[in-house]
Amino acid sequence: MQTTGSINDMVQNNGPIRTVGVIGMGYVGVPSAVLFADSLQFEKVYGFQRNSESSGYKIKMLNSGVCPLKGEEPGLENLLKKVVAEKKFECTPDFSKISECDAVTLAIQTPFKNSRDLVPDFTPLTEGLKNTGKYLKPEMLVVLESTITPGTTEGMAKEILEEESGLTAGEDFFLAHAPERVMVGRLVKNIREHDRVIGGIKSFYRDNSGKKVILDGINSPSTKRAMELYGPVLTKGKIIPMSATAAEVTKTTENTFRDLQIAAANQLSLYCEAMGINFYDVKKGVDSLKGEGITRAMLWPGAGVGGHCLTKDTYHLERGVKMLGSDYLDFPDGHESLYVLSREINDFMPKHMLHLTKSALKQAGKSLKGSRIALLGWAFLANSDDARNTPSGLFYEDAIAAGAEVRVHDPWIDPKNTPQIPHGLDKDLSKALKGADAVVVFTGHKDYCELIPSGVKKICGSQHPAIIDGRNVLLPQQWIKEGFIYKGIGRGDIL
Ligand code: SAJ
Repeated sequence: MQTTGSINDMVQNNGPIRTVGVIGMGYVGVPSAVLFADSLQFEKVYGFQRNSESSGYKIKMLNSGVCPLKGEEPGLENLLKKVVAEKKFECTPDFSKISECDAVTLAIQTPFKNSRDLVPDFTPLTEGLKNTGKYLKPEMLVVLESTITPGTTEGMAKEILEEESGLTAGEDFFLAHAPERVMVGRLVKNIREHDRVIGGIKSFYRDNSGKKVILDGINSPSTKRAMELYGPVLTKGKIIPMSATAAEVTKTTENTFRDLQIAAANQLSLYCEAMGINFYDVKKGVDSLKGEGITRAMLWPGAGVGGHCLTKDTYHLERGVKMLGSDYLDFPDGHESLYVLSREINDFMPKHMLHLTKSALKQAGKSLKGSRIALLGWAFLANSDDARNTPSGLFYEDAIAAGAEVRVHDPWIDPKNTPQIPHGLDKDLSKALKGADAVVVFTGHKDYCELIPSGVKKICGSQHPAIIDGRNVLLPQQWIKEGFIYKGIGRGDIL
């Protein structure tokens, strides 16, 4: 978009950010809004929340100082009560109040349409963008915090905002991406202390000779304006300015690389099992290589990778490079990319767990068909109640398909939240273990680290039950001594 110097006016004539809007009162939006409200720089923060069937209840809760997020979030509820009492924060379904804001952030999830489909559902984000565009005013700053496909801020988001408002991004209003990096259980700490990547869209103007001058990255007025918004909430964290697309690639890469590192450990664990050695001896050996600039970030192999970050962000990155750079991409031209292959290795691990279970049952003279399996752990993360994209679900489906009866136990998960398990989840461990031919540990809950082999065997009621350790939380010899047939991820040294 051609600017006649107006971009400079917009930057110079803009007063300080006083009123902030945050769209999406979820685990990103709530702490974000509360921290903006607690900052002395800002006078008023609106938390925008649709009054929908599923989450409209949050409006009343938040306005009475009660945090609607599950689990412990240190410091969050006290901060919320404080800013509500000071009338600096108000949750509202009235999106027209966006027009009162100097800055609006969108903290709206981009989940998959379904667990098999690798296409994100941008519907909620699109609705948030349309609402923002409808009430957008000149000189306002709009920031996307959701994890999005590279190219979205400069592409779809900009188009929707311009279409709905009739304004021009980078000329009439600022637009940036500042990806969230929060982890459940440490939301406030993460926002304050993690470095914040901020990427504004390009702007440009004609200099006196008519030459086009592009303002991007740290020179983009949108980057500068977004730095004004996030600077006040950072304590230890520093701002890392860059272009909007680089910020999108940074966020998706953070999780793609973690998934890759886990896949490297998983692949090596399969090699170790095949070669009859102990993965953990090799890890200890490799980790011992220390010194200047030497890094070997070997993570942990396991029963699989779940959650709503690592299972999807690789595909955001893949989609972005196809959208933005397919004409220039030398590799993987037609091949599988290293990152997609990593996803496939991690998604193979639940199948490998079934192979280990089948092999152990065979050693006991049994087959999967007709066997009873106690599946311990439905959450995707140890000591958590989060089951999004859990790898346990893949194992469960395959075991049922192979003719096994599967009882699922998880001390953290609410049985109401497990529609994938027809007969429901057992909260009573003894009930899940009763008569089990195989006990399969899928999640490293602390409850399972303390299992007593003799007690478990008594409840299983057979001479040689199988025990499959998917998270390296059990001591093999304790179980073998009790007559169990042990298999563990990476434990090729124990046949
Ligand atoms: N996992 C392994 N081996 C490992 C680490 C994890 O198999 O060495 C498995 C876990 O069992 C789980 C899955 O991977 O099923 C994901 O675990 P995670 O620890 O990555 O947890 P997430 O999915 O909640 O990842 C989030 C991400 N944070 C954000 O996106 C803001 C990720 O970038 C963080 O690194 C991670 O939290 C964290 O470190 O807590």
